[in-house]
Amino acid sequence: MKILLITPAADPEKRTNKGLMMPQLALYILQGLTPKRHEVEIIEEETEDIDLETECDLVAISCMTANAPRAYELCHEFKKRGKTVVIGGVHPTILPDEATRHADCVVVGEAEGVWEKLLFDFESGHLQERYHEPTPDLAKYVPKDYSRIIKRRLFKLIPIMTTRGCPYNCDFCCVTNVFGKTIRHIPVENVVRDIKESGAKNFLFLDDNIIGHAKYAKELFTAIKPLKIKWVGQASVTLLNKNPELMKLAVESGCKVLFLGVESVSEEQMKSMQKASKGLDELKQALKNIKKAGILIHASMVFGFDSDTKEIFEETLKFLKKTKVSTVSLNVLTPYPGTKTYSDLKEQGRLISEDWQFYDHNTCVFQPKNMSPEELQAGKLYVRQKFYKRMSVFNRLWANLHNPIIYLAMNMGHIKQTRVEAARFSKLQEKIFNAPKAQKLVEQKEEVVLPK
Ligand code: B12
Ligand code: SF4
Repeated sequence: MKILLITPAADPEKRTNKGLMMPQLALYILQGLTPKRHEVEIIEEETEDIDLETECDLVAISCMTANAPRAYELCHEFKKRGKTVVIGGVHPTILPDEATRHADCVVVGEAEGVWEKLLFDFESGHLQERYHEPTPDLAKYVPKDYSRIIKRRLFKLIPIMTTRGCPYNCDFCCVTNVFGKTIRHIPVENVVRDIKESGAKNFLFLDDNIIGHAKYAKELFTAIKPLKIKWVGQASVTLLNKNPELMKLAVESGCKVLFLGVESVSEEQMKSMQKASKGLDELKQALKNIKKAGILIHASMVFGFDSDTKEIFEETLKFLKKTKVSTVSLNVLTPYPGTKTYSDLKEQGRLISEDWQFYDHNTCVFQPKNMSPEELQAGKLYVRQKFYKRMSVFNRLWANLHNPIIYLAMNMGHIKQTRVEAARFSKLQEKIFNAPKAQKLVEQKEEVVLPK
């Protein structure tokens, strides 16, 4: 039979740059888990159109919260055309009852240990409404065909995930709900095999914290060092700073850029986050050490915590300029369903929209404590515009000379994105901040408003 594996765009009208968009690993895992007798076609809507008339037997859709409305729309379109639709991923895992209203079958949690059984059931006419494997075995090697990424993508960055699960369970994050509290590892030899079989040289480790388990990280870095690859990953600032030997090994194994969840420069907020460093001075020193080791830093900041006042924007800008990080993601606190942040804000009647398309780290969908949603959105844009001013990029270059080409390429991408964000700001004002719907939603505390 023929299976269509789809990841929808959050907004099919405004898609991401074709060559730059990160491929979605889940689809390649599903393809690898599919018995060879079936034909599989992958469609990533951010980079290509979906032909609703495509001949196929089964449609499988993967989605997060921001692209869930589009995923549901596709479910209905395919079902109208007589196709059976399976849905899985972060959002259906957290809200399976909602997903059941749109798809024929919902997979809760990971695909390993489920997908083959699901295909067998479908073929024999016994597809169930829901599948869930609570303890998936990650030891089995899943071969992945990355050739379409190598053919189509500009940077040919191959996604790899070595671990699942996170012990921290931060209030605003849903990773622990999806993958659990215990860190589970893919055997190092399977990661090495993935790298070798891909034939690529540039990799993106998707792990939430590549050094979360120091012993495993050491084993991994030692094993990939001889492969002479370049990689980008995410890590905890504090843990990395505490382990200079591991930091050195990371660099020797090809680490060029690290995404670091700094989240907030507010001392009050830092104290409340389990994974954060002890204070601003420790954080500054840690960033300095990481840069000194030869790693470019992409910091991730979040605005909108209850401790944030309007001063947070200038304070953050000052911090970013002082530490001279290479690039930064400036996010709005987003109350993803299933998180403590969501249930707290919902209980307090502070959600101004439950239209999932706006749950994207970029849009203020709640009433902040010390400012208006619009002020939060404007403040975030202000920091972005100042940080990515050409002069600011030039001033930071001297502190990032260990990798000037990557530094400039990353900054150019962000300068472009800043223009897109500025254009989006006025549209948001019309759509959610001043809309009467927003006020209505604040009043309807109990009822979840489903996306259209
Ligand atoms: C890499 C990544 C990205 C990449 C690539 C995204 C992509 N297309 O995969 C980029 C940078 C583009 C990205 C963008 C965004 N991301 Co992101 N991203 C991640 C990250 C770090 C890893 C995702 C991943 O590949 N994991 C590994 C794979 C194997 O896991 P998986 O996708 O969940 O798939 C497994 C199961 O869920 C299941 N499964 C998944 N789909 C399906 C489908 C079927 C049919 C079946 C059977 C099973 C199944 O099987 C898989 C294997 O077991 C996660 C954090 C995390 N730990 O997962 C955040 C994460 C998924 N992202 C998140 C967010 C918020 C975003 C953005 C909104 C942020 C932004 N403003 O840019 C956008 C949204 C993009 C969109 N299309 O809507 C949130 C999602 C929260 C939520 N409730 O939606 C996460 C959890 C981060 C976090 N800590 O909050 N992201
Ligand atoms: S934000 Fe990072 S550290 Fe916190 S729970 Fe999510 S993945 Fe873990």
